[in-house]
This record gives sequence, structure tokens and C-alpha cells, in this order.
Amino acid sequence: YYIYGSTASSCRSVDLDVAHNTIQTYKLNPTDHFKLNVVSRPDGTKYIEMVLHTSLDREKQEEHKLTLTAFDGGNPQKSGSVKINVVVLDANDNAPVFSQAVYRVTVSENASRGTVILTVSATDNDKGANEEIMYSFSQHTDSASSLFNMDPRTGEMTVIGLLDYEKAKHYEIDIEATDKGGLTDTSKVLIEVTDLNDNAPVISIISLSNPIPEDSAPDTVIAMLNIKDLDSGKNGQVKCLISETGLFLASLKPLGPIFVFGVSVLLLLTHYSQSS
Ligand SMILES: [Ca+2]
Ligand SMILES: [Ca+2]
Ligand SMILES: [Ca+2]
Ligand SMILES: [Ca+2]
Repeated sequence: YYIYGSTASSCRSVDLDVAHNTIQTYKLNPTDHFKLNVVSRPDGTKYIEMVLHTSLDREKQEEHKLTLTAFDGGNPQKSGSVKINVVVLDANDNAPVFSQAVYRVTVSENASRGTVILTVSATDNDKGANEEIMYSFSQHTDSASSLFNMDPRTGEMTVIGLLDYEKAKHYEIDIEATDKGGLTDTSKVLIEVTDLNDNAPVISIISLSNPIPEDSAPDTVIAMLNIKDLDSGKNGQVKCLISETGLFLASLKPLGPIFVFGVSVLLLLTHYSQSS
């Protein structure tokens, strides 16, 4: 018998004797999920129904082995029995469950396309199509979906665009696991992009006095320079120095983020570090 939900099945047994030697009682074993109903027809014949009386859970027990025994009223008492094997079909009563509520991952900027950064996974206690899971980004995901791809079958997340630490340092992506019956679970992927030294320092002149009078006093400011490096940490720290050729009269002093290029009696090399 294959049972799905609360279907009942009925059985009929026949005893060829008459009067008190005919079938008197029926017994079912075990009775935790099924019981017997004896139904009398108007013509006096009887039949029994095997009825479900507590709900079945395939995830707990997929098969129920029952024995139905019929006893007659004779002396000695005779009995006949039949084995009933009930197989419980699966219903989609479990949603997928992600292994983590939040996945955190770091990836280097400029990571090549196709780089696998993470594999998410969800499990589903059902069977067959009811446990088959598809992974996807949730609907309201912005630009991240043009940079990352989710393999719907394996849950593997790969880089498909150009990650630029200087443009975006992290992404938050909502993901979904959906079984074939439409039940879902959601989770979150937090992606942190790490910096690479992919930017050179850029020098820009803020102001410049040129030519300069010969009687300029020492420490007269000739030029103000701004030096920028878009990278972070050590990658963004700059060291500034004047090449020694022909600049024996110049000095360089840091002034906040600005360098002052001035006249000096001695060649003075200074450096300045900035971190963005
Ligand atoms: Ca199920
Ligand atoms: Ca399911
Ligand atoms: Ca970059
Ligand atoms: Ca960088």
C-alpha cells in the first residue's frame, strides 16, 4: 500500500465456516498510526477498514510493517494473518535550510573572472524533487549581480566582473535556496574586497612661482604640490623626494597633505607619508 496524506484503505476477509466459527475479531499490530474499523453491511456481512488515525511523517518513518490477524470464534480458535507493508510517500513539508545565516568572504580586487570565492549550501529533509535545491540571488540585488554569479545547482559563487577596491570595498548580497516545491530559505553573503597596489602616486602642482628673483630669501615658497595615491594602507603611503641633479638649492617640506617646494641654502631631502 502506498499512503499519501490521510488516505484510508479497506480490507475484506472471508471465513468459509458458519455461525460462531466465522470471523469474530480482528487485530492490527502495531496500532500507532493505523486502526481497524469493522463495518456491517445491511445484509449482515462485515468488512473492515484500515484507517489512519495519527499523521504520518516520512522524515521519521518511511515504511510501516503491519500485521493484520483475523480470529474465528471456534474452539480451538483459528487465525489467519496478512502482512501489510505501508510505504509513505513524501510531501514537501520541509523548506531548505542554509548552513549559515551569514557567509563572510574576502576577495582581492582585480580577482580574475571565474575565481570561486565561496560555495554556499542548504539542506532539505524531503526526498526527490522536494529536496532538490536551486540557489539564486534575491530579487532586490543591485550592481553586485553584474560582478558575481551564483551557480544555481552547486551554490558556487564566482567573480564575473572587475572588482575595484577604490570604487567599492564591500558587497552585501541576499541569497535564496528554493526547493522544487517552492519552499525557500534566505541567507546573506558579505563580501569584503581587499586592496592591491594598483595605483601609482600622482603629483599635481597647486601653485608655482617661476621665474624667481635672485635675491629670494631662504625658505621662500616656490611651488606647492599635492601628491595623491588612491590605494590604502602601505599601498597608499607616499615618500616624496627631489632628484639630486641640479636642484641643490631646493628643499621639500611636508605641510599637511601638501608639499612645499622652496629655496634653501642646502639640499634638504625630506619625506612625508600619508595614508588615505
Ligand atoms: Ca517530506
Ligand atoms: Ca522540501
Ligand atoms: Ca583598483
Ligand atoms: Ca588598490
